[in-house]
Amino acid sequence: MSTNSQLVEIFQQTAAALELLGSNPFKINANTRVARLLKEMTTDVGELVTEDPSTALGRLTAISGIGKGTAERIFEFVDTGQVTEHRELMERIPKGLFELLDIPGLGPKAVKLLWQELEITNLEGLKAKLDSPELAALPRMGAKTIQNLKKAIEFAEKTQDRIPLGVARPIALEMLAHLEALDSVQKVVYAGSLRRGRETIGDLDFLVACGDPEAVREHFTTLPSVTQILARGETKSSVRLEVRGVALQADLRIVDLEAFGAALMYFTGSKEHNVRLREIAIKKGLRLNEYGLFEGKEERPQDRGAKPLAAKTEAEIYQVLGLPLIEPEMREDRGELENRPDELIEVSHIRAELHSHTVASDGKLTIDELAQCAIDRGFHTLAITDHSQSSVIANGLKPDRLLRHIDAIHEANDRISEITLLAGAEVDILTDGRLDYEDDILARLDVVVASPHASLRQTPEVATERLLKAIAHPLVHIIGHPTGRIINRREGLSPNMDALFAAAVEHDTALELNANWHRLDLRDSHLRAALAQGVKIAIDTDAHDGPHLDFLIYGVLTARRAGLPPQACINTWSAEKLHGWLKSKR
Ligand code: DGT
Ligand code: CA
Ligand code: CA
Ligand code: ZN
Repeated sequence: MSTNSQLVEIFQQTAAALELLGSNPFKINANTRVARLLKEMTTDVGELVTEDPSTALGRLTAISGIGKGTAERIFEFVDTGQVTEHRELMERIPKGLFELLDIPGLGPKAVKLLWQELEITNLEGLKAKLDSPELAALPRMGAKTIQNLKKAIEFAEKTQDRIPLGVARPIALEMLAHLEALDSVQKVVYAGSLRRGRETIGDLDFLVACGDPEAVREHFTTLPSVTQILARGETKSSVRLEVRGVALQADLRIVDLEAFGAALMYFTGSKEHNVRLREIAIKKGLRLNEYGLFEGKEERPQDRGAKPLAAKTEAEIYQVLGLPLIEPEMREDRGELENRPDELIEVSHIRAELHSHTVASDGKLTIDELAQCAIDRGFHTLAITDHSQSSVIANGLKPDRLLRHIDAIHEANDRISEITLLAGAEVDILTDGRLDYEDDILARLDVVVASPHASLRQTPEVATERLLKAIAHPLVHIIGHPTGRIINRREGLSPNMDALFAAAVEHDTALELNANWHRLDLRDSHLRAALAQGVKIAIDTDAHDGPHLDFLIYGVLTARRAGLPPQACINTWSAEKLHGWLKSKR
């Protein structure tokens, strides 16, 4: 684990512990904010400290969001491997309380009460008391709350991880199609983290405007995949679903067509973005909520029938707030109100696939079949990049097989006129940063994607050296999935990203955003930092089969979260410009 991720855990636990101990909210928030900041940071604070300990405190506090107290705690951690304040707090709190905090619907206030009143200190303890009169006697613990708690525990035990974007989105699209088919439905969309394109999704949030709410509720709560109805209220229904072995929750809210934009904005979030918008509204003497943007300071102006200044569309609400429309993917309170690109990348901008596999290594399609898939997408260029010799499980190509493969790709290119086929390879970056083919072989390839596949538990220092070497190699065009992480399964390398970005600019090497939803690597926060330094970005699907080209949407959503304008992505370039750049490295 990198220093940053260890510190994220420490600051998060500190915040939770302080909350359980009833500490002041300001202090709790400060810890949450630092955790969030460290999560997004691309500089390794461990390296920053060890580089020159005598000036480390000054350089840490120079980072916006890190105060003196935080800097001292980071310093202490790098120096001693622990933070005293955190250790002392952890000694006062039973570890099991943290698993209780992970149960949806169980906040710190409730956990504190369970702990202090009933001496419940872990999940087992809570389960044992679920039917006890003492539990029911606690404040705000009605029969319904306890019922919900039981369901939440059952569910939490079944689903530990957040659901990957690439699993959640197809399920949501199927549900949308079901709901759209209803006669009385005027408009139905998904909101929440899915609309923001986050890499993982907690639950699905649907909004619907319709003429017959009862019919929609009935339909939603009896979809074939529904395993449990959690709520079936006037405005909100909630269900648990099981689709192709995946258990997830979905909420449906019935909203007024006239206020659809306001509801969509509210339930798209993020919560942090919404808070910023409400602050802006208040400064203008307005009130923003899920029913609209209203004049005045009153809490719920809609209750006395006030007419909103704007409510029907998101665009008009942003407009009345004096803001440009912020794309959903950017609504994370990461400076999007001050700083946004003129244009964000879209799937339709992508004209080339530069990382793909055929039957020559571990892909499913032949050169010709894959070419046809790329032609069907309207691409002008497809690079075939099968695995190199060290990737034995992936049937990587030895030099003699690679040379024959290059000829076969060039032959197909001469035969097929609708697209340019480039002969490439996905070359392993070996443990020490050397590449898996000799330079004379690499020089014969039109495109070299160099990727780390093995030894993904290296220290940040070794990983940085390894990747820097590949970036600096004059025959390398693109670094594929630079960290090697697999979402929910493997953290991957934690190199010094800023050092990689600087080198990528210096050597004119592109970094990949691998669009496969298991990877999404570079991730959104990395990409944002890379963009700020002017790194060229490649968005590739790493297709091993025809339908994999559809992964592009996940890469593009992730790129939009980072504010990627189309021209920063080499896959959007014209054939002439792209081929020219590729040749500049030959
Ligand atoms: P998830 O489901 O964990 O992946 O993340 P979201 O963002 O989809 O969160 P969710 O499902 O809890 O709520 C959907 C959106 O509704 C959220 O992004 C913002 C809005 N929302 C929900 N609760 C609150 C709240 O208490 N305050 C504010 N301002 N917005 C909220
Ligand atoms: Ca959600
Ligand atoms: Ca939700
Ligand atoms: Zn690949």
